[in-house]
Amino acid sequence: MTKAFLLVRGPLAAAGAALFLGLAAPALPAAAAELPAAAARADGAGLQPGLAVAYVYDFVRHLSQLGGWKQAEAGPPLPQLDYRSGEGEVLTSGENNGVGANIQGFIHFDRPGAWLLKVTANDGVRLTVAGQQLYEDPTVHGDRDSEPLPVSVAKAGWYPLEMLYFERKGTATLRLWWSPPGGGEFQIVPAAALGHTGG
Ligand SMILES: [Ca+2]
Repeated sequence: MTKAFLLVRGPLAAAGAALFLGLAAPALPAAAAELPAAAARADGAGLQPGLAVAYVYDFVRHLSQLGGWKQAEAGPPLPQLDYRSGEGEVLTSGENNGVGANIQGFIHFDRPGAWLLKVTANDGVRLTVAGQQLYEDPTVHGDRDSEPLPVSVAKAGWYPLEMLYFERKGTATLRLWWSPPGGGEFQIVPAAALGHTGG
């Protein structure tokens, strides 16, 4: 009796622990990415509006398959990331399908504090700010929101932002949202808070 109990108890205990971890994990607050103050430009002097973008044209299924950036073609800058393209043109690429984009620039956090970012993408995307990868959803999928991405800003300024993105086919979406310190609804990161060096 005791032996049988012990034989059952091990696996049950393991299953219980797994269940506990599975339930507990989503409730844990994500650690905020702390942006290094040294990465910030003090002001936007010399920056041009919007984000720079370079395109490669390929039908990939995963971000890791994107390549050929040396042959990438620069496209018109992106004033904001607020693209719900449906089946139309992907960003400013001139194509409706089979597009990879390397997006580079700066994002302006105008005061210190706890900011939240959020990404909506279709298909794959990776967001890096001040050299820290905040989010990756690298596969083919329909429109999908990230969880809120906490960013701790110690010093106001313009921080380097990079996004890798691809659209395989069908509908395409790429949107970047934020919620400033103090809460409030997510809004599309405004054009005034984005810039690029233009070369
Ligand atoms: Ca798609």
